[in-house]
Amino acid sequence: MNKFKIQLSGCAAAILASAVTLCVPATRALAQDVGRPLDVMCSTPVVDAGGAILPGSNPSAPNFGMAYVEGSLVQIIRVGDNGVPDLPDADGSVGGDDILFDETVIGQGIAPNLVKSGRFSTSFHPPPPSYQRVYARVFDAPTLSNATHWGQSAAFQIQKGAVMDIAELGLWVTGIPIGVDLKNSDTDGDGATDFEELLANTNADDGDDFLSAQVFTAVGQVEFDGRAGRAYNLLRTTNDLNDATVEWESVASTALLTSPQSIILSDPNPPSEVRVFYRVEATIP
Ligand SMILES: [Ca+2]
Ligand SMILES: [Ca+2]
Ligand SMILES: [Ca+2]
Repeated sequence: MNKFKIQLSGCAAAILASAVTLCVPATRALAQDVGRPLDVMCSTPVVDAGGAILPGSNPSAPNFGMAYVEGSLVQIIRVGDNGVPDLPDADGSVGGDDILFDETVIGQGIAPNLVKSGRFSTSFHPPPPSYQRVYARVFDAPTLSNATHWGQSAAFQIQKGAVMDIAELGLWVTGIPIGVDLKNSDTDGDGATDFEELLANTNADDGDDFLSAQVFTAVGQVEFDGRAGRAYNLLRTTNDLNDATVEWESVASTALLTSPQSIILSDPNPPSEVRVFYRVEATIP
């Protein structure tokens, strides 16, 4: 009988932090769609690193005689010519070749009597040109100088009539600290760097939240908690992980998820070798 030795994910290094995927349209449309705005919303509350709903009421609340609570900052950012969302600078401002398109706040467009919805709904006119991609970055305070953490959505392709829902694009928490070297920092000490937590859409300031998986060796199945705004690949190798070069083969994958959900990926042809290793890879568009 074959005995399978399986490398588990999570702290056991089955997480592969993939590079942000490149997606540059081959042909760029010339026309800017000036007829319709870019509609952006967040359909579920964004929480801070500690799990509290971000503050912010509708800025027009005082017009209705209601209290106004300043809302946390929301940036809408164009991806830039290199085709990938870039990390923010050390002070939290937009980094790389990305361009700040516009800003809004948590609470914008929400019923004025709600002081802590953690959501917003607004429109930008004129929108970015239709060939462009944008993403949202949300901070845990109304200004960059007061913020300590941020969160980021997956990128959204501008298209006529489509609503950009940053919750479906995976933005649920402002868990990433401002001003740290994400690739060399593990703020919460759970074994995943802050950068890996950004890719896996886990809370970089919560040691109990990281990408991990259960492996069912007999049938080559891996189960894990998938997050919105991410797609996942199941990779397999029968190499020795101590080898200089380990060749991983992709054996199953998901589409881009639009809500958090439990995922089971199955190896369609589990090999009969004595040792098989599986690895779950999260990618962010
Ligand atoms: Ca960029
Ligand atoms: Ca971590
Ligand atoms: Ca974590």
